[in-house]
Amino acid sequence: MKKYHGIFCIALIGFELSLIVSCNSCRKQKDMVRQEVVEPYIQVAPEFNADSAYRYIETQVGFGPRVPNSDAHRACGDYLAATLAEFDASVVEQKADIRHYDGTILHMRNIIGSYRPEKAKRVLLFAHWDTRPWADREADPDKQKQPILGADDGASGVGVLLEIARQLQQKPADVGVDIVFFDLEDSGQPVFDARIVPGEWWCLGSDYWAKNPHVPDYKAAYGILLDMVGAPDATFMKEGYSVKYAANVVEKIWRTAANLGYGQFFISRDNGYVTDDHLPVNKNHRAPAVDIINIKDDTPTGFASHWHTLDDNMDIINRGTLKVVGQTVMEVIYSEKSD
Ligand code: AHN
Ligand code: ZN
Repeated sequence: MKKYHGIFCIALIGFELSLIVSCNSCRKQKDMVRQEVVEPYIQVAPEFNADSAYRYIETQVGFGPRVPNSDAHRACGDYLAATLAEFDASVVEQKADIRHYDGTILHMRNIIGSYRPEKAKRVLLFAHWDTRPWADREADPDKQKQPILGADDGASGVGVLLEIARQLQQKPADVGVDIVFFDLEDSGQPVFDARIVPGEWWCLGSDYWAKNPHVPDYKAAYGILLDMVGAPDATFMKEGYSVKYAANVVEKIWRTAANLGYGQFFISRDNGYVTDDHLPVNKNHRAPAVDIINIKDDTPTGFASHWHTLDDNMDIINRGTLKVVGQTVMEVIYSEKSD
């Protein structure tokens, strides 16, 4: 009996093993079936060229700091207007003299390139093109008074939008698109100036345009601001004013990024309120507008460590990040149908 019992046990173990094996293969089969059922996302937009965007950033930085009232600022403004025109946009410039916090007059120049101006349904894409006159986040007081090159802070957003302009020339989107390069975003009072000067001294170009748009009663279906979109390991979190004024646009952009496989850059997390060019656009009801901006939760300023320092130069421009942002924005606008 004992002998038989032993043999019986071995037979049972063998049976159990075969059950486990067959269950695992069932599970594998189910996974395969599930993978076949999930439809892969099919991209609708043409391929954004990050090398091209990189070159547009390099060209801007090549002029030197684009500080308001400087020769480099004038030359870069001419280059931006000429490049938009070369890409077949209808170009309008808006000029005004604006009082700065210290009383000096700044010669503002907003540069606007429009595609399909006859279309009623429009998307507004924008970035600031001026650069900060002071590296006031440097530790060394001598460095704090020097202007920054603004490869990331300024040129990166503009470079991505110039590449999108080139793409729109080659293949028009169904909706109208207005690309606006705002001036005088980054001349807010420096941290080393302790005087109390009441007023708002950031985003002066966008504030002017939002109150005096280039087209009377201008409205866009929505707006997208690109600010500091060039650094490696950028983290685009959901900025407070964007969520407050344009929650559905935030969702549309972040969902699109996830569909394209860029979920590690477009992070589904709310993080802070940033006074930026989208604020006057929202407040003056020109468009519900979202800020795509590299926000950090582990730095004292809330921005990347090169922010408003002399390290904001071409060394921190990363083609991979430009691609993530440019392809996402293109996918959003090429998916849009005009009414
Ligand atoms: C302020 O620090 C008030 N605003 C950040 C917006 C900004 C500055 N973007 C680029 N430079
Ligand atoms: Zn700045």
